[in-house]
Amino acid sequence: MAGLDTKRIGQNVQAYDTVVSTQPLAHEAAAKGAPEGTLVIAEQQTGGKGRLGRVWHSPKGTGIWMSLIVRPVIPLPKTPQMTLLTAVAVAKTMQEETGVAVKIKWPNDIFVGDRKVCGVLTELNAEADRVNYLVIGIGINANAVAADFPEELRAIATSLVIESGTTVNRVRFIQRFCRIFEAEYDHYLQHGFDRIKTEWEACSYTIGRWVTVKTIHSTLEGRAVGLDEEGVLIVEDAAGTRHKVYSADVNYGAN
Ligand code: BT5
Repeated sequence: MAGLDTKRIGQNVQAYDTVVSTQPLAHEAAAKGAPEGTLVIAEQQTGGKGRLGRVWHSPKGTGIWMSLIVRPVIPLPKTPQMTLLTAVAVAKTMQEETGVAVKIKWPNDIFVGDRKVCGVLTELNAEADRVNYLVIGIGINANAVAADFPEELRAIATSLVIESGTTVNRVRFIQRFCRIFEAEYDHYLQHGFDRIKTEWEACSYTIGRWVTVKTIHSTLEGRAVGLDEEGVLIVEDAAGTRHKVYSADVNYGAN
């Protein structure tokens, strides 16, 4: 990207007008050897992907729909930390660029109040126990107004322009994100997860809340009390027993 003073994040950009999803395009590019830090960006996605087969609404011109390729040399079980790192980098960028106070909802959503402004989708490509690459999909509602959201999202989604009243300069936003992500990522690769853990907890929507965690086998209710040193969510049930929550949908109760 012209004028961007990073070493690798955002130095190689593939920009499209309309695509089904930037995720498969980034996988294709990564498989062909695209360098770490490559960004695949589109103005519009006709089949934007959320997690677990869900749909990500990605209309033309109003959002930042991008997939970032990274090739971290870390053990496989640590790869979920990259989702938390990304959420921290997005949250910081939003705060610095727009002044909007955002919170991170475990593991992958950015919220303003009780509405979602961004979602992160991390997809892993690994061989045996080695990480080949990750494609980190980031969807940000930048300049969408209420009418841009379909009926079913109006009560649960928001955008940066709705919250700040100021149109987001998307190129400047992406450049700032690349700088912040690279600084966090370099620090993480050299010194480990501690800083991300602290930053994540400091702007968490989840910590302190009463949650219901559903997995295939069971349902757990309790208070989210923090992350462990690996980035796993710790939930304490009514009896005071602590449970580790790896990856599941967390619902929020009133207590
Ligand atoms: C996510 O999934 O939040 C991950 C979203 C990742 C999108 C990016 S865009 C660039 C890259 N290319 C892709 O194709 N995807 C990535 P999940 O946690 O499963 O949340 C999905 C749910 O969020 C949906 O079921 C809706 O309820 C809600 N949703 C859909 N579109 C939304 C939007 N634009 N804003 C807010 N909420 C939305």
